[in-house]
Amino acid sequence: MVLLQSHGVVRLIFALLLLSSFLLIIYNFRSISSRLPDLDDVVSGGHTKFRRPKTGGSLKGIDPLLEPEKGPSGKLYGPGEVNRTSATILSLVRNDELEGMLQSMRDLEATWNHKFNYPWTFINDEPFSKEFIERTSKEAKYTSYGWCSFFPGAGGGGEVIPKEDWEVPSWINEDLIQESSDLLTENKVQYATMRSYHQMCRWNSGKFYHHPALKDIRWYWRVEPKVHFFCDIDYDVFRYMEDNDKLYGFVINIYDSPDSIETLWPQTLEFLAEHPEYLHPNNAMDWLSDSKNRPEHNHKANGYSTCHFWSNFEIGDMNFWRSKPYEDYFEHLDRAGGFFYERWGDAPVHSIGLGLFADKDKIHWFRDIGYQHIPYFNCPSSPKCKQRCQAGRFTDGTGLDEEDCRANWFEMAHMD
Ligand SMILES: Nc1nc2c(ncn2[C@@H]2O[C@H](COP(=O)(O)OP(=O)(O)OP(=O)(O)O)[C@@H](O)[C@H]2O)c(=O)[nH]1
Ligand SMILES: *[C@@H]1O[C@H](CO)[C@@H](O)[C@H](O)[C@H]1NC(C)=O
Ligand SMILES: [Mg+2]
Repeated sequence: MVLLQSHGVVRLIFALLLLSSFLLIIYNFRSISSRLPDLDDVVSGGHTKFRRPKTGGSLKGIDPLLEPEKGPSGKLYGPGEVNRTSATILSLVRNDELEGMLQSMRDLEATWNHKFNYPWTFINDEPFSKEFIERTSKEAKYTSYGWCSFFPGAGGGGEVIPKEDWEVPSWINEDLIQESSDLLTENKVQYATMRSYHQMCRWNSGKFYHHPALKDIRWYWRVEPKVHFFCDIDYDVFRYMEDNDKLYGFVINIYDSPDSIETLWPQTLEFLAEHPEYLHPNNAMDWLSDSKNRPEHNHKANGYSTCHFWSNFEIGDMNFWRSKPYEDYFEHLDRAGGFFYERWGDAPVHSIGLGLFADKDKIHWFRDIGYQHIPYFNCPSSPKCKQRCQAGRFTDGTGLDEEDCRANWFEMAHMD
């Protein structure tokens, strides 16, 4: 009995010893590993070393936006140093968004366009009101006739959006739209039942660059109502794009709602199988098909990461959209019907088009353009921002950090 009891005590002491040494090992391991750099996470993004954040999400302490902003490399032209190139600031907008549009104009004129005087082009699916025309025209610093153009103007004059570019195409089945919109609503897809939103996404995806008002123009800077521009930009950004052989400029990279694009990637792969020759040798397929950072998104979207350039800001070459690979791609998507049966956005469509058919070195991150479209920001660390925005801040919404996929682009393509 005594023997048995002491045997029990020995066993207890032994077990305690074992447990404490185990805890000690874990403790040591953790404190060591927290001091060592995670070499696996240091990747080469473009020309700069980039350390991937632990869990996708916001870039936090490793954000390149926290480094002093120097602007892009290469020759930059200041005001008056060079003639304007073929370009316009472009906005598809509704009459009732006038106040928001004025605000966006004030910001862009104040930080950039009063130095370069690029014209504004406004496009609408119905005639602009006299008030819209008068008040926006006053916001452009350069006020010579035609500096703000309106399509169609008050009373319906001027070029209109061709009917077939805006209306729901004839091959789309009305009953099927109804059925699918129930499903989209169930899955909480934003704007699922708003017909005009689908039309707008389709137009921005594959039609805007054929609008008669833009036919002789190469470059556009897309501007939406209610956006902010925070930082002074002292060079001609269109000339930067042209002189440096770029195709597309963006500021923000986020994940899309996978429920809005379930068949977009399968349709894309179908198209690629028909046209393997369109795939650019220096494409961004890794970025498009990434599944390691947010696997459940990739899974729901059937192979597309859903990471995309947020297209409410775009500085782009319309000749890319007008090129055969992209035109054929859009045609394929349009026939497939997902602009109406799902809610394919122009952002993922543009992003996939670029990721597949463009040289990824021709896609430029405008890290120096301070920007906000609710709820996301791009804000660099620069005296040119005059503390109008907080450097490195990604969002002012709660729980939205995980929507950030800029790290994917930095890792798989570029930091410039
Ligand atoms: N003329 C016209 N413009 C539209 C229509 N729908 C959207 N737009 C414009 O298209 C752009 C995108 O529309 P938004 O409503 O801002 O879409 P969004 O950015 O996804 O949504 P928000 O987060 O609400 O801004 C904006 O410039 C709108 O002014 C429409 O039916 N007619
Ligand atoms: C701008 O264009 C005009 C007319 O084509 C030309 O005479 C002038 O030299 C150009 N200026 C610059 C700075 O390139
Ligand atoms: Mg918007």
